[in-house]
Amino acid sequence: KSSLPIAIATWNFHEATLRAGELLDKGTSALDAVEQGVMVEESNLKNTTVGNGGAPDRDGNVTLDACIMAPNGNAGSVVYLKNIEHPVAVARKVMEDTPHVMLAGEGALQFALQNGFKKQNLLTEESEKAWKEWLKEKKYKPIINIENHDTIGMLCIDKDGDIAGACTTSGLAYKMNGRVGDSPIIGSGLYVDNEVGAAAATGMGEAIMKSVGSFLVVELMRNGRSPQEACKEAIERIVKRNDNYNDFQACFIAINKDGEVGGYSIHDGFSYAKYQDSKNENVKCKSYL
Ligand code: SD4
Repeated sequence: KSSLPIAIATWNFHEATLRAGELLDKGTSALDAVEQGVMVEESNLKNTTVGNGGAPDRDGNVTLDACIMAPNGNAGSVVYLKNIEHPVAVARKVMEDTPHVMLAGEGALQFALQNGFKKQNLLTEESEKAWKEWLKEKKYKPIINIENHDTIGMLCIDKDGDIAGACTTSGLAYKMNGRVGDSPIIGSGLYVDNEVGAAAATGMGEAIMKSVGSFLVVELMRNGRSPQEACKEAIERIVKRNDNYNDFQACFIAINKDGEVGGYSIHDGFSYAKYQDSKNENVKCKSYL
């Protein structure tokens, strides 16, 4: 059995795993740690793929998607949320303070404002400039491994062995207005089952949604696969169902109840950040191609 606690996150989001990992070491719950961890990246203006500073859709709107899942199986989610820096915190409020799982758009914003979240402009000068540059040709082609940090999906297992997860993103850059990806969809971008383990996804949301990827990874672990084997099999499923798999990236990370972790992607270049035993490292993943 691997030593607990552990925090892992998609890509090289080591500042997020460091934050979550240090909290877990102090005895913080997996649910609190995972929320605090991904919030680091929601605030980070340097990454254009999550939260504040995220790339806009093709009409210039920054619209955020996020979800969170607790060890007790509870879940909360917000989609198409504008002008709020921490969608994951709003998702947690939806989970804990409403009878619902998912709030969208105007309603999600209204709920956030009622709960004390502050409205702010999330479109940075750099993101606006890049968008205006994009408008000149309007060529829609999602970039594989964009800047090597994309959607953040994080999974934490705390000292008690309880598992929680969160996933937060600004979605694909220059997506259609109204487009929602896999990240806030429970079972697609994230799934937690405290008896078995948890999984999170990043990459082309459309492909991940069509295979309900994170749920698939967790169910494969339930049936005896290691996290690594489960991630690989889920990616192979996506490859089999999408003739154009050469043109997009899809990746999973997973953790099981014993603290084993794994990750796999279609294209080379994916990695995950991992904090365990006071060590924060980046682990390169194997890929289908
Ligand atoms: C989405 N999965 O909105 C997210 C974005 C992402 O590589 O991870 N892109 O589809």
